[in-house]
Amino acid sequence: MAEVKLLKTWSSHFALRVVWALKLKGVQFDSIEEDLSNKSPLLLQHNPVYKKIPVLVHNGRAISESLVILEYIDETWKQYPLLPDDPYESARARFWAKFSDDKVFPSIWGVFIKQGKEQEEAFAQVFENFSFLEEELKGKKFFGGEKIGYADLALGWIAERVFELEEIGVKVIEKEKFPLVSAWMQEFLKVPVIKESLPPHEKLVTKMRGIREKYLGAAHPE
Ligand SMILES: N[C@@H](CCC(=O)N[C@@H](CS)C(=O)NCC(=O)O)C(=O)O
Repeated sequence: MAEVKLLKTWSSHFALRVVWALKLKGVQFDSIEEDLSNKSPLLLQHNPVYKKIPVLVHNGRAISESLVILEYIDETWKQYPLLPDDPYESARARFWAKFSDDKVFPSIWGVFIKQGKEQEEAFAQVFENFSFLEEELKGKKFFGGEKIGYADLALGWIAERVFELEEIGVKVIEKEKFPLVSAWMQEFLKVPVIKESLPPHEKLVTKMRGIREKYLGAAHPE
């Protein structure tokens, strides 16, 4: 029996992608919760380059970087394919996944931790990024088509975090302006495997609120 371990934290959306992929494929795994303020020897041993979670350890061999892990999972466990067979479609799915991390994440993070003019600039970037996502979703329920695939798992954190941020008073997007993205977020969160693996809502809201206060406090020290 293959041994699969996942080094993660309860709140990391990078780790959540991997949890979702393993669950969609029905792969049993053990979760190892990391304390990032006191990284374990196991994490440092398995990801000496970045020293970050998530790390997947499969039969003693480690893979890091969430998007790389998703590809590994897809190639290793063939049930419920995440990437399409067609090379072009597969490249596009990976393109949107990269877009998530290169563009969408920094823009939403900017809206989250900034204020004033800097926050306005971040809002403009979010708007542009969501416009691209809106366009990509035309004629599709999910980025993967009729069912969720690699790009959905990569971008899925948006669905969850946008609602959480709204709850702490940061309205990331006007949902009416992005009806397809809004519908995608709702459909995505309805998928049982996704829904069941979300971090505890209140706990996450509290954590996010604390992070925002810390950043804003540092920007305006007494
Ligand atoms: N590009 C990485 C990002 C992972 C990442 O940023 N992980 C954070 C937790 S959400 C981490 O381990 N941070 C520890 C550190 O930066 O020291 C991925 O996709 O896996």
